[in-house]
Amino acid sequence: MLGKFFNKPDPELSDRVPPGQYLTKGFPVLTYGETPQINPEEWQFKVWGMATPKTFTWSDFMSLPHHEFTKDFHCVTRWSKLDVQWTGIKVSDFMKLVELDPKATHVLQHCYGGYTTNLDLEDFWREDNFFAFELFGEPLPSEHGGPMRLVVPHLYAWKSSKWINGLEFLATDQPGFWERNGYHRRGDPWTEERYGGF
Ligand SMILES: Nc1nc2c(c(=O)[nH]1)N[C@H]1C(S)=C(S)[C@@H](COP(=O)(O)O)O[C@H]1N2
Ligand SMILES: [Mo]
Repeated sequence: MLGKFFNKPDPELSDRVPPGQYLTKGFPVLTYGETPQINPEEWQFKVWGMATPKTFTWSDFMSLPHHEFTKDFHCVTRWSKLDVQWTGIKVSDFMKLVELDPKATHVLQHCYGGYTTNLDLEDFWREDNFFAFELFGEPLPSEHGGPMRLVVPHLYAWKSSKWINGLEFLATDQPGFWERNGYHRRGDPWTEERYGGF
């Protein structure tokens, strides 16, 4: 894996690269299964579970404030990409539209294609988490999760759902796709929460 595409970090960048990770300059695509093609006009986003059920459209999302984000991206398969530039909508702005049951403690992300992944609410509802619809100034390509994905920069990238289409709020922690297959319930790259499951 080392060599042309994966580099040991320069010393000045090493404090940005979590243990056991290597830098890549490209942006690898990591998808389990098919890449869905979704037209923004048909895109729908649902909230349910321990929250008042609601369906949102693309224009509901687009009417929220847009922000630029530059964030590092860490995949548990050991590649990291620094300074990825996104445009997106803050989770905290979206959550103003959600009527949450006070008993909610966790959220399961749902996607076109059936992928799921869990987060506790503290890891989900953070100022630097966002729904991304542009990558390096262009509409988010479908292989990277377009038209819309979640980005949770402080955790391994399997927690950043591509083609996200819903949030199921929960009063308990429930495993998503990779967590059922042995990945850690939380996935902090700095403490190498790679495996562990539930
Ligand atoms: N819906 C969906 N989201 C997903 C995945 C997936 O297979 N399906 N893979 C995850 C993993 S393991 C990683 S590392 C990142 C990769 O994002 P990228 O393909 O844009 O690099 O997306 C995450 N989100
Ligand atoms: Mo990954």
